[in-house]
Amino acid sequence: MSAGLQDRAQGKESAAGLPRLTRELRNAPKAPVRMVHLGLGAFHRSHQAWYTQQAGDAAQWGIAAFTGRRPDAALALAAQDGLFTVVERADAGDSFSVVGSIIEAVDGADVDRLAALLAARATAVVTLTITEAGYLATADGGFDAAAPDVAADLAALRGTGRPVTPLGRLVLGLAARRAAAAGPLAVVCCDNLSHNGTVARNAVLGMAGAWEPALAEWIRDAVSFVSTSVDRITPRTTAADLEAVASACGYRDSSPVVAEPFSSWVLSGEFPAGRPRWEDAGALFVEDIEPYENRKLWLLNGAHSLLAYAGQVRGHATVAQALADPACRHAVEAFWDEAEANLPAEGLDVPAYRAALLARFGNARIAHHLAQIAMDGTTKLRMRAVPVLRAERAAGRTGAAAALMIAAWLECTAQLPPAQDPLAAGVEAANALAGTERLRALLELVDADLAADAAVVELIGGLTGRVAASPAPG
Ligand code: CS2
Repeated sequence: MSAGLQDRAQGKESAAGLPRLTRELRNAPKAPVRMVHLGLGAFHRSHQAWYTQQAGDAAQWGIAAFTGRRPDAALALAAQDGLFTVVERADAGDSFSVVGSIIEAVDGADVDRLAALLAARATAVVTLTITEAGYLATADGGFDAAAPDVAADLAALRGTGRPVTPLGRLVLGLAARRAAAAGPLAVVCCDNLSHNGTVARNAVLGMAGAWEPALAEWIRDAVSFVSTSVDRITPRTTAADLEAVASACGYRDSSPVVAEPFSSWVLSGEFPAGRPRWEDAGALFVEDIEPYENRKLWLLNGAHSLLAYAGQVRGHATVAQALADPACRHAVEAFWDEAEANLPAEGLDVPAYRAALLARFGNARIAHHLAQIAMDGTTKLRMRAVPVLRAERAAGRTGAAAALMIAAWLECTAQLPPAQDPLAAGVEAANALAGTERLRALLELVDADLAADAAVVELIGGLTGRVAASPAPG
């Protein structure tokens, strides 16, 4: 497609006469590449790239960001020298800033470039946003050697040298670093998983060990896996957003990102080869990340998933719309009560966090689509519903509000077109069954222990249909 046609397809006619956003246009300097990112998408741009730009030593820290399975985002960004606009969308209006910390935007399939960058001593940090499902993890966070993509990637590592999963590509890059004796570095997991540094470590060591045990040994010694809790609501960019940037900023940007004004990054772990001063942008470095991680995964992401499933069953499309429905709002508050009962009271200020979340979710100018959040349900429910349900039952309570999240998911899988899920085939097969058999088979995909617990199966079965049946909104 010609550039003009592409522009029109993306709804940028009115921006056609404007200059393209480039480094020259903005007179933006180029920092040396010292960070590599896997998973170049909107969230990386609104979060890690944005934090890096705000760091006091930003001039020392450029990023080479690689896409996942498709090259599109890299091609679009490379055409504007990695520059993009962050649109901070508050209730009161938009504000615009240009981020220039991405120096190279690369097609993820270009594993030669990835290997060369990881083999460079200057590279000190690898950040990851490869999705929850990208770690090929078992329900307990170990490496799932039986996952369908693993065999193909191992064959590629042994043969063509062209693995296709981000995990396989990272392992290939680390092998190049070891071969070059380029020294230690930090891998920083920025996906919404509990103990995400440990999950990343298990995944990398699992894949590397299955390929070449000596590489796994080297990784154990030389690579630090940093755990983080990341937060910034970043819905998908729309054609209208491109227009808004063009008319407010006077340039054409194919890759702006819209985000809420709020952002948070909590990190725990070592950076043996250094890191940007992200604390200048508000990042928090802590010894014990678990309370922060649980607060965010349960209260924010848990409520998101609850709204995604219950909200869609009740006919809503966005987070703000679902939250405005009293039945959904009530379900969220009840889930928060259960989650809060299992968070430490000290230091987290959960009441203020909950109040802030209501305001963040209620920001109707951010069209955060429930269908986007609903994806990868089997993996997300494991982090968002299961721990709260388990903790509540261990404390002698029912965990009914956490169970409702799972019940709403069950309803979605039956009523809505199939959502993307790493276990989509299993979801489809389970849905061919009926009654308790179906329920058990679906629960099994989320957590085998829950599926084996007759009382939990009965609880969830009893809740199925409850959200849809509550009085209609308004
Ligand atoms: C959302 C997250 O899509 C989802 O699963 O819950 O992307 C959420 O918006 C971010 O974690 C916010 O920081």
